[in-house]
Amino acid sequence: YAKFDWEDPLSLESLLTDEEIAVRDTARAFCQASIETLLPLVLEAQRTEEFNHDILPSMGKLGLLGPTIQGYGCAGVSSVAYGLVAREVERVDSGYRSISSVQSSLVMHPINEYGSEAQKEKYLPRLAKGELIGCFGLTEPNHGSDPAGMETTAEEVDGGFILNGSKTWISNAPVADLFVVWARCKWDEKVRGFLLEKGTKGLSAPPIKHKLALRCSLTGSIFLDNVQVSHEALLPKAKGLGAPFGCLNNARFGISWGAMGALEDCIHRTRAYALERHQFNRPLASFQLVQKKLVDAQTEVVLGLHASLQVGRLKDAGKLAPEMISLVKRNNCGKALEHSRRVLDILGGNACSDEYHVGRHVANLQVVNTYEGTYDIHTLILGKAMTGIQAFAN
Ligand code: TGC
Ligand code: FAD
Repeated sequence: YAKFDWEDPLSLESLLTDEEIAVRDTARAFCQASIETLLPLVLEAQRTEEFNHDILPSMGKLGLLGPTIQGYGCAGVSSVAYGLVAREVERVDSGYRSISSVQSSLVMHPINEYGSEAQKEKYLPRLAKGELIGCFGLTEPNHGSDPAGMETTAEEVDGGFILNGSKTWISNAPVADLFVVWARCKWDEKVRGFLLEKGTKGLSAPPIKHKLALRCSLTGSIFLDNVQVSHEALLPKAKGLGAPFGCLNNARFGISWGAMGALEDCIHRTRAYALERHQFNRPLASFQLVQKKLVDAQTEVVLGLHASLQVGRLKDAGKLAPEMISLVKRNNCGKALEHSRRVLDILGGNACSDEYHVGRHVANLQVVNTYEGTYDIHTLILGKAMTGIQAFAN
């Protein structure tokens, strides 16, 4: 028999290409080496909500931003490689994965997919280096799960467009140089995307302070008060809600890997604690109830990662159905939240201390299970696929 490796029980490693392993190792080295520096910074950021301006340039140097894009200074690697990067980053903190996955999937992807050649050349190389920070504004105060109801408008005027409206809960917005904003166009009622640059008159992005989770990632509102832009700001190939949803497909796929990374960190930390800590003259790890928590959590990681791997393979083979992404986003985020919460118990009273990190992951995972389509919204997407009946609304 082969030797059982509890950290990789079904040999995910054997299903990866050499290039994917190299990208994963680069990301892991960055994240682990950064543990010495990043981890205290995470704790500091957790306490102060301060944004780390070095993260994106550091990831950019390693080719980890927009890594699936071909050309424009991007690495052009597989979707699985992108997922592996998200997993490594989220082992440290979901907020760092948020900062980077918004940049890659929600800003670079729409420019690459729906942008003009001039827009790609202007923005992608600088976004890839982390010189520019991007954000993606879809959610509005009155329209989260139901973006079709959006109230932000774009009106065509001489020389361009005028945008009015507001967005809320937008990752990276307070520090963004480039805003991908979705608006309903008054001339044909279709949703389209616009690229707005920081400093444009009428555009502001104040932070939403005192968050209970993702505290190392800045989140803000976007206010658009008669923001006037030229025709060059329009993403020419994005028409209809399918365009922002296309971006969400990529981000949700990455999150399905990332959430597993966060749960893995919880498992590794609580396993080490259980081996070290003694009660009743025995290590906690010797108690059956503790072992069950660890085994249940690790089993979900393994199943979740293998499912995401298969979705990544189908995606790159051009055989993706968006519902596949709903399945892994929903399952992996839901399991990560549930099992991170269960293994947190192993820490006993120390669960209460931020220096043990698992509680921080649990709080983060509540949001990860909510953004990019809540757990229940993905349930309904899959319910519609199974029954043919959509249950979102009448
Ligand atoms: P529906 O009528 O079903 O579809 C409208 C049009 O969109 C197309 N479509 C998709 N296209 C590509 N990929 C997908 N996944 C797609 N889903 C739908 C669809 O074919 C249709 O096209 P067409 O040409 O026929 O017009 O749309 P609906 O209005 O009924 O909505 C359905 C629902 C509820 C599933 C959808 O609205 C939804 O997914 N809601 C959740 C909203 C959400 O996920 N928001 C995320 C905001 S961004 C964010 O959270 C970033 S956090 C990042 C971080 O910090 O990491
Ligand atoms: P609601 O839509 O009001 O939902 C509230 C509850 O009702 C949920 O449990 C939901 O599942 C349930 N519900 C809603 N409709 C139905 C239904 N038809 N059937 C059954 N249940 C239903 N958005 C962006 O555009 N860009 C970002 O960068 C971004 N970053 C974020 C960062 C953070 C930290 C957070 C917290 C959010 C972020 N979001 C972002 C917004 C996020 O995508 C939304 O919060 C999410 O889509 C849910 O929308 P909502 O908050 O309006 O909740």
